[in-house]
This record gives sequence, structure tokens and C-alpha cells, in this order.
Amino acid sequence: LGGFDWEDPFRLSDQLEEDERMIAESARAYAQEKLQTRVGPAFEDETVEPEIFREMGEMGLLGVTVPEEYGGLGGSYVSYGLVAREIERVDSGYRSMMSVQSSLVMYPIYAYGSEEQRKKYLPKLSSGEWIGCFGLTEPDAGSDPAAMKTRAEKTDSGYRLTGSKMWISNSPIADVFVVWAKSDAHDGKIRGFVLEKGMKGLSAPKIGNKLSLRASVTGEIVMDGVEVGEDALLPHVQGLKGPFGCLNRARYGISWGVMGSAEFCWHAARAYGLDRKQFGRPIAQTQLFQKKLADMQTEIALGLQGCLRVGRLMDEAKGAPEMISILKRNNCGKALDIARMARDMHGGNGISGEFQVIRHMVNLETVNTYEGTHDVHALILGRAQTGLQAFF
Ligand code: TGC
Ligand code: FAD
Repeated sequence: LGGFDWEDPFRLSDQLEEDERMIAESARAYAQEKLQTRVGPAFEDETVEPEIFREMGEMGLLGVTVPEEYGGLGGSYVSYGLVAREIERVDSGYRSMMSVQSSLVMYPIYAYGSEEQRKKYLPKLSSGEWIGCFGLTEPDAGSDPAAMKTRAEKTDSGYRLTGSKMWISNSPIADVFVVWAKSDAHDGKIRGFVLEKGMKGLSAPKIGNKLSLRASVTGEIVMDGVEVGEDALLPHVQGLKGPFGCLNRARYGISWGVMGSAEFCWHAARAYGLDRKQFGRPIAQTQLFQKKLADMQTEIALGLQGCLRVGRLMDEAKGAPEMISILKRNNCGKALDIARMARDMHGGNGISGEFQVIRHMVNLETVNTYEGTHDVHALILGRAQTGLQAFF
């Protein structure tokens, strides 16, 4: 039998290719040196830091799976997941900034865009010079995006967009807006449009009073008769499968990301338990404390192994949305449990920003909700098993 590394129980690192290990290491170095050092005040003060996109762009962390000819890295889905894990080890908000840019803005422009759109937008999104956002959710259409009210009316030269999007990551600082609307010129089918900051009738007010994901800015997108040309339409997709195709990638990345957040909480709880003494011994020397550590280690090891398996299948074009629902749902739920446990294991110190576990805990509340809530993914999986639709 081989040896046991408590931090990497199933030897995940041995299962990676050399280039995957390298990108994970450089993402980790960037995240620890540049993000870990500023996250405390950024979260506390709800600071918007657009320069982070440029830094990530310089490190090659934006659009990891987008081909090199468009400024991406041409890397594997496993590499993308490893980057998400390293960024979210610091904060879910920073991972959100990265995954919206990569999976929800660059991916649809690459997969559904014209050659002109690819050439115009992808290099600048990849370098972080331009910041992107993705508008699907509306005030009255969250879990049920088919109920969206945003409309694109045909004009002589293009389209006029009217409607509003809610809870949109990056929107107040975005240069590029990928938005989804029902188009009257296409039998009311959902189509994607690329809008740009400064267009008449387009605004993106910030949503305030957010007590979760405070290092990532969130806003609305208000479209008050925004006129665009035909060249703003993403030509190669129609229907809900357009936005869902992007969500598959982002949800997959989140599944890795939340394991990074959980690992932070697990390691912090272990270190705290070794240091903190009560009743004359380290609290890590108690059976209950060790059981909690064992639970954390087990769920993280299993969760990461699942991510790697699905990532490899995605790299072979064999990944299915339901596989991603299993991972997104379970890993978010387990990460949230782990963060809450770690908060408890820190006692009173657990509520202090200094120890960071409560920041991860409140962030994970958002991550459990966005990109399909925990329960919505249960319904996707229930439908896949029974053939019965339980959404309505
Ligand atoms: P349904 O009838 O199931 O499907 C409609 C059409 O879409 C196709 N489709 C998919 N295609 C690709 N991938 C998938 N995962 C797909 N799921 C469905 C389907 O084949 C069909 O195509 P067609 O050609 O037959 O028309 O649609 P439904 O209306 O019954 O949907 C139900 C449900 C609940 C599954 C779906 O609406 C859902 O997933 N709701 C959750 C909404 C959601 O995830 N919103 C996320 C917003 S973006 C976000 O949160 C970003 S945060 C990012 C960050 O900051 O990091
Ligand atoms: P609802 O859909 O109203 O759900 C409320 C509750 O009802 C949940 O518990 C849900 O599980 C439950 N529920 C709903 N339907 C059913 C059902 N059929 N059966 C059983 N239970 C059900 N969206 C974007 O488009 N782009 C973004 O960049 C983006 N970023 C976000 C950033 C943040 C910080 C947050 C909080 C959200 C973001 N979202 C974004 C929106 C996010 O995707 C939605 O919040 C999410 O899809 C849930 O929709 P909702 O908030 O309207 O909740």
C-alpha cells in the first residue's frame, strides 16, 4: 500500500497533466499573493476592483478553454476547474468575476458569435481590458428564465431591446453585456445580443446592501429601448439552450471552485483546533472535533474526484448537463455545510472577519443559489430519472 497525504487523500495531483499542474500552481501563486492580501478590506468595504480583471488576464486566467487564436489559453476543462478552485480558495466573489468573464461572456461569443464578434471582443475580454457580464435573470424570472419579459423588436437596421435584468455579476463595471431576450423577429424565441457600455438607453445600477459576495459587484441591467445593429445578434444559437450552454460551463467551474472554498475552511479549522486549548488540551484532540475534520476531508476528496471525472469527460465532449447538476448541487451544499462547521469550530472567533471562515460561509449562500438553486438541480436530476417534469 502507498502512503497517505491528509491534504490530498486520493492523490488528485498525481492525476493531473503537467500543463494542468502548472496552471494550477500559477493560479495559486497569483491568488495567494495578489488576492488573499486584499480580500479582507475588499469584502468589508464592498470595494469594486476592476484592475483584478487585467491582472487575471495577464496571468492567462480568463478564457482558459478559449482557443489561443482568440487570446485564450486553449486549455482543458480540468485546467479551468483548477483555476476556479484556486481563486475561490480566497473568495467566491473573485471566482465569480473570473467565471462570468470566461464561461458566460467569452464562451457564448466564441461558441455562438460571428467571426467578426469573436475577433472584436475575445482578445480584449481575455486580457481583462474589457469586463463582461451576462444578463439572464429578471426580477420576475429567476429559476424560470423562460418567463423572461425582455423583448427585442425588429427595426429597419437591427433590434430595439427593452426590459430589465436583475442580480447581474459585474454589470456596474461592464463594458460588454451578453443579454438574452425574446425576439419578435424569431417567433418570440430567446436570442442572445452583445451590447456595449454607453449605448443609449442602457444602464447598470449597482445593487446595494448585499451581505454576501461583497468583493464582487452585482447590479441590474436596464434596457430602455436600446437600439442595436444586426451585428449585435449572436447568430448561431436560439432558444434556452443558448444561455444553458454557457451555464453548463460556469456550473462545472463552480463545482471545483466551492471545493477550494471548503478546503480553506477545513484547513483553517484544523489549524485552529491544533492551536486552541480548552480543558487542558488542544480542541483538535477531542473526538467530536476530529469527526468533523474527517467529514470535511471525506466530502472534499470525493467532491474533487467527481470534478476531475466530469472535467475529463467534458474534455472528451462526453459531459452531460445532469452530471454537472450532480456536482454543482452536491459540492455547493457540502461546501456550505463545511463552512458552517468550520465557523462553529472557531467558537466566537469564527464570527470575526480575521479568521475568514464566516466570509466563505456567507459567500457560499449565494453560490448555492445562483446558477440554479440546490433544489432546482434536484428537479433536473429528478426529471432525468423519472421522465416526469416537477417544475410546475
Ligand atoms: P427545458 O424545457 O428543460 O429546456 C429548454 C431548452 O433548453 C435546453 N436545455 C439545455 N441545453 C443545454 N444545456 C442544458 N443544461 C440545458 N437544459 C435545458 C433543452 O434541451 C431545451 O431545448 P429545445 O431546443 O428543446 O428548446 O427548460 P425549462 O424552462 O423547463 O427549464 C427548467 C430549468 C429549471 C432546468 C431551468 O430553467 C434552470 O436551470 N433554471 C435555473 C436558472 C439558472 O441557472 N439561472 C442562472 C442565471 S446566471 C447566473 O446565475 C450567473 S451567476 C455567476 C457568477 O457570478 O459566478
Ligand atoms: P427564485 O427562482 O424565486 O427561487 C426562490 C426559492 O424558490 C429557491 O429556494 C428555489 O429553489 C425555489 N424554487 C423555485 N422554483 C421552484 C420549483 N419549481 N420547485 C421548488 N422550489 C422552487 N443571474 C444572471 O443572469 N447573471 C448573473 O451574473 C447573476 N449573478 C448573480 C449574483 C448574485 C450575487 C446573485 C445572488 C444572483 C445572481 N444571478 C445572476 C441570479 C441567480 O441566478 C438567481 O438568483 C437564481 O437563479 C435564483 O433565482 P431567484 O433569485 O429569482 O429565486
